[in-house]
Formats: sequence, structure tokens, C-alpha cells
Amino acid sequence: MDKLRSIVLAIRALGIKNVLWTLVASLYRDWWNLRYWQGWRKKPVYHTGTIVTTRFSERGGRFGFGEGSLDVTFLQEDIVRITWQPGTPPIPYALAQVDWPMVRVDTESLDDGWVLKSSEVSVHVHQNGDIDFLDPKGRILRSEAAPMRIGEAWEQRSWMRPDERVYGLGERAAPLNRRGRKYRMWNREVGGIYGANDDPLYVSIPVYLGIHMDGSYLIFYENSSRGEFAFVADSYATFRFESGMLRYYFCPGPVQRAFKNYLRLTGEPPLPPKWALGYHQSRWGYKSEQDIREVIEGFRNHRLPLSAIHLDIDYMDGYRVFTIDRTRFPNLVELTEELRQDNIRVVAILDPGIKVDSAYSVYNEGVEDGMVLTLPNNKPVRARVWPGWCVFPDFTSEKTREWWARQYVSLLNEGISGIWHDMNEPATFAAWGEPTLPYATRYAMDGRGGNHIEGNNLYGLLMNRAGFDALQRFRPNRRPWILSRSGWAGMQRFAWNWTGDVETSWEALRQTLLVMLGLSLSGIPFTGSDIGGFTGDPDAELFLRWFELATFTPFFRGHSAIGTQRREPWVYGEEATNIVREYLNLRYALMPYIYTAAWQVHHDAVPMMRPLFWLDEKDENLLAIEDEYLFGDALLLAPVLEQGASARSVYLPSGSWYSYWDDQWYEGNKTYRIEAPLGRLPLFVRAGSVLPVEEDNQLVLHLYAPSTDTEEANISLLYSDAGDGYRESRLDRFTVFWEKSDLVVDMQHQGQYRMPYEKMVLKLHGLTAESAQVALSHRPVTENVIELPALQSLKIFVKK
Ligand code: MIG
Repeated sequence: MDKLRSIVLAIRALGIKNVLWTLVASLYRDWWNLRYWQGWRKKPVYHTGTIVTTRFSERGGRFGFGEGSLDVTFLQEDIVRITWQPGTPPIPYALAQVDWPMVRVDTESLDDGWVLKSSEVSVHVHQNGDIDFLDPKGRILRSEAAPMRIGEAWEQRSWMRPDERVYGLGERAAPLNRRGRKYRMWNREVGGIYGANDDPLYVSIPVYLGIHMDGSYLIFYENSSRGEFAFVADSYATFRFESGMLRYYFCPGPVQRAFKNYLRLTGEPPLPPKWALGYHQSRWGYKSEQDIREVIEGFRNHRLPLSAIHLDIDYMDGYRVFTIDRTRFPNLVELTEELRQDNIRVVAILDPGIKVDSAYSVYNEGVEDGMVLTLPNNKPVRARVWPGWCVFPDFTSEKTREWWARQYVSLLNEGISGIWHDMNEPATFAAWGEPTLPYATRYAMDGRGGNHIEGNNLYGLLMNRAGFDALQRFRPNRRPWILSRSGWAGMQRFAWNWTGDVETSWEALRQTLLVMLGLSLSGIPFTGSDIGGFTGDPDAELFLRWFELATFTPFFRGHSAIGTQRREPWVYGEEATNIVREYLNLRYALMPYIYTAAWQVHHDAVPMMRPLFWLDEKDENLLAIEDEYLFGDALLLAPVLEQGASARSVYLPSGSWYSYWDDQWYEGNKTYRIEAPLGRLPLFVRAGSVLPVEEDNQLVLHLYAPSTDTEEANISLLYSDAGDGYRESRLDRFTVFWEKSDLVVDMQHQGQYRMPYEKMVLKLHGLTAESAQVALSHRPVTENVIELPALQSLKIFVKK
């Protein structure tokens, strides 16, 4: 069914001629793959054997085995790098540059092998090559069997506890807990549509969090080769990579610390420009300036706020990257400038494929200067994509990255604010088999050489790196913003992500929440989905439920495929438009809070979307919940994901919570049935929080009273700056606690940025105040609102 549907879609989108060429392209790919294929020859299998030599250094040690060697290196007290050789070392594209501190590692010899130990982890290397990782109390966090080498490939097993849960692996249309399935490590274009259970998708990342009774840990395999992770057996998991050395990093839990260390290793996401957190409108099918103006007009007429509009592939001249179709966009600079006056940014799509066309400079330069991927016969590899036959930049070459980056100037000159990287798995059109390049395709690998088996998964990452560098270099006073479909470990340093061509269905909506949470836990916190699904026509209910959810995701964009019905927020009639408007306004009102959450990602290495177990990874109740999540520090969401539902059950974690809509108070650690008619997404605020909201030029600090028996203080943050660039900023910190019968708000600030608000007020929820004392002076309280002289360091005493 799906297959047929995608064929029909393909013919419709591509035209019959292109489809025929796609057949040719698929044959060409297969022909090269056959030549590359080494036959069914049995590959030799090597077992490590036992330790024969040892050598210890400050950070760890090296163990020579009968076959191969093992290096254990502590980068930090709580980050251990393991390297099994032989095999080609990875080029550290995934890694951020970090000066690792000195670590003290103790070494101890045992009857069975050696223990290397920091204050946070012990690594027990057994005589036979098995490895245990233990916490300081001696509890085993992870046990591995000695790996095996099969030809060029590595295969490893680790033992799984019955209760062990596994999270991460990148973008997966699977349950959040990945146990019970197999996952391919291979970035793949899903062919225009995917639903629950399709694997792999566009972003596969060999990183995961393991959580079990005795603790938790994170493992990251720094190996971009094609591989597979299987969590199907009851008692063990299997990891396979087709080439390269077996290098991985072990970080002990708790998950928050392990996650932080993973981002230290692979890089924290930079602070995005504030506009990127607003609403984006897109559609594959806005083809001309006229189309764009009509859409903008629609937003204006319906009084819907908008921050960005996206140009899909039709803005280009014959799909040639870095060109503009001047009949459709006669004056793009003027358009972008005009929209800029209204605070609307224009984002343009870029595909990596370069049209084969001898009259096209990008093609000529790319080929003449050896900047495109080649085959073993030294000829550029070709494949079909939108422009017809294409060649592909080799982003594993610094020279190519620089050259490619320079091309962005042409888009910047048109006033384009953000760049949208599509098709960078890399994707090609295929009539059958994998929509990718031949495996023998050669990559520069910055000097050492490699093939597509290793290069495929790096392609998006490095395209993003080139694009990010371009925006940083050629527009230095503004923050780069790139949206990318594909990537690998470390892509968060350069780009945001969206979840690609997800189908339009209720099941896909449910799945998409998990995809986004899974990405967040894989170190890609800035993600979002096409509202309503990419490839179909949602009815108003599905559209609105998707919209409700998307309002509380980092990337908030409406997008749809060509050939689908129009899906601007007002096409569903007035009632639906009113709901959309309410959510859009809510998103913009919450911007101070959302921006702060985005800053926390960058500064504190916490995802914006967090599963409930983020609060307590030992709590089985929280671990079991996959359809609720936290958005920043203060908000809990329980989206409605079922057709026809007008209520749902919601588990609230410990502490207490308020309904955002009516201030209803709920005690935590309990499940409730919550009314949730269309337009009423169950949304809760954690008691004790200060939720900063922007309302008509005012900053309203909504204070949700902690319950009177709470002894701890609750800290909320507010980060502010000009929204772009790199100038002053400020951080306000609100500490809320009870002092006898006074509720105290201790406000502290640092930083020079001046708030743009005309007025600032504190609004109380969950208690009725009689009077207040701000700094030393008495203040009236009217309808639970206290006016603040300024946001400065002061104490407020609220008297009941
Ligand atoms: O082959 O540019 O996922 O968002 O609209 C399809 C056209 C290419 C796939 C992207 C989608 C985009 C579409 N692209």
C-alpha cells in the first residue's frame, strides 16, 4: 500500500521522464555496488585472545592482546574513552575541541586482569578482554564481552539487565525505550514518507543512555561506518560496525550528568537567534514572490504572528543550488527587505546535489577543482536528484567545505536569514534499493581517504559544518541558523533538525512526539515536525492537535508536501483559526520562557524537551511514561494524541502542579483524568516556578505558589538579550521559598542588557495576597498583581 502510494507520489512529483532516468540511475548504482562487492567469501574472524602486554600512562593504559589492542583513556574523571584496534581511526568530526583536564587514574592488578580507576568510574579489563564499568560504590553499570573482528568489521556485545532501558540512537520511529528492536546506523532518505516503525531514518547516531536498577550510563561509539545495534535478545545487545577501529566513550550516570558530558564531548548547541523560536510557515509549493506575498497577507488578515517563511526548491533556477529563478522571484532582495520590516525572516532550502550542467559555474568549479565525490575510476559520481543528474560536494575535504561556504554569500546577499539543508543523507532518487550513492564512492576524509560506507553518515554533519561556518564568517554579527534533515553526532553544534517526511496520521503524530524526545536525548535538542504531517491531508482535528503539540516543541513550523491540500493555518475555517491563533499567541507570550530554555540548552546542556524521567531516573512511574514530557524547567505537557479524545489521563510527578488554563492545583505522584477538548492541551506549571510571559509590552512574572509544606527553594531563570548577535545579555534568577507565612521571592540579576518592557509585574497564582513588601517598601496588591519598580536584585515578601 505504502509502496504503491509512494510510487504514485513519485511519478506525480517527478514526471515520467525523471522516473525513467531514475531506473537508469539505480542500475548505475547497482553496477558500481556489484564491482565493490567482495562476494560471499567467508571473512576471517578474530577473537582478542588474552592480555599479553600492558603499559600504563597518566590517563589510562594500553593492553596488548593476542589479536589487537585495547586503550583505556580517561578524558575526565567521568568520561572514559575505549579504543579497540586494529582499524582506521575516526577523523574526529563528531567531537568538539576540548582541553581535557588532568585526571588521576589509579591502576590495580587483579587475579583476572586490571582495574583502572578515577574518582567516578572503575574500568575492569578482564584477562580475556571483557570489560566492566563500575561506579565508585562498586556497582556494575555496564559489562561487555570482548569484541570480535570479522574481516574489517567489529562486533561487540554488552550484557543487558532485565530491567534495563535504552534511550537515544538518534531519530527513530520506535518507542522511546529502544529495547526489543534492531536499528540500522545508516542515514537514509525515507522516500518521501515514513510512519511508525520505519528504520533507519535521516539521523542515526550511535549514542544511547542505559538506565537500570544499579545506575545509568551513556555510551557513544565514534564510528560513522554503516552498522547495526540490536537490542532484541533478553540478556545482551549487539553492536556492529563495518569498518574502522572500535572506539567508544563511556560516561557514568545519572543521565543528566552523562548527557552533559556527551555534549561536552560532541559540542553544545550555540544559542539560536530568537526569531528562530517563533512560528515558521512553509510549504513545498510556494513557487513565486506572488505566492509568498499571498501567504504573508493571509497571516496579516487573520492576525496570526509569523517569524519566518521558507522557500522550498522552487525558488531555484532549474534546481541549481545557489541560483534564483528570476521569473518567479524578480526581486528577492526587495521582498526579503520588505518582510524584514515586518520582522519576518526568509529561509531558503539548499540541497547538496549540484546539477550537471557545463554552463553552470558551481558545477564547473566543483568538478574542475576536484571538490566532488568520485568513484574508484576517478570520475565524479553521479546520481539523480531534483535537478536531474547531479554531482556531490565532498564535505570531508576542507577545501570543499571552504568553497561551498563561499557560495552562501549569494543567498546572504539576497537577504536570506536562515538556511535549510535538505537531502543531505545524502539522498538520491532510486527506483529500487537504497536511495544513496554507490558504496565505493570515494571520500577525501581530509587526507586519509575513505568510502561511502564511512562517509554516508558524516555527509549531513559536514554539510552543516560548512554552512554554519559560512554564516559565521560572512554574517559575523548575527547568529547562524541552519535547519537540517540529516546529521550525525555533533550536528547540534551547527544545525537544528526537523523530523522529515512524516506521514499524516494519528499514529504518526504519536510517533513524532517520541521521535523528537529521542532526538533530544541523542544530543539534538532543537527539533520539530511538519505540523499535520508532510504527505497527507489532515482533517481539522488532527491538524489542531498537531499544532497544539508543536507549540511546545523547539522548532515550530507548518510544512506540507506538494500535491497535498493547502494547509495555511486559516484553511480550516474560523473556529480552527481561532484555536491556532490562541496557540500562536501563547507561543509568543511564552517567548521569554522559551528563549531561556533555549539558552539553557546551550549553557547548561539540558534538552528543551525532556522525558519525565529526567526528574528522577529511579522512579519507575516516570520511566514508564512516554506520552508526556517537560518543556523547559516549569512546564509539563500531556498532548492529546488520540482521534476523538476530549480527555486523557495524566500522571503528574512529585511536587505539585497547576493547570496552566485555570490554576487548578494538583498534588503530584498521582494520575488524573484531565478534560482536554480541542484547543485545551493539558498543560501544567510546576509549583514554585516563576514563568516569565510577555503581554502587551509588559513582562509578567507568573509566580505559582509552592505548597506551604515545601521547605526547599525553587529556582527559576530568565535569560534575556537583544535576540540576535553577541552583545550584552542578562540573567535573572528567582528563588522562591516560604519564610514562616511569607512567600519570599529573591530576585538576583547579572549582566548589562536592559529589558525593553514598559512595565513589569509579578502575578500570583495559587494564593491570595493581602500585601507585599518589595525591597523595603510596602506595595499594594491588586487582584494578585504586584508592580515591580524594575527587575533588580531585591526581595519580595508576599503576605497572605
Ligand atoms: O524529495 O524540497 O523533507 O521537507 O519539502 C523531496 C522538497 C525533497 C524533502 C523534504 C521536504 C521538502 C522536499 N524535500
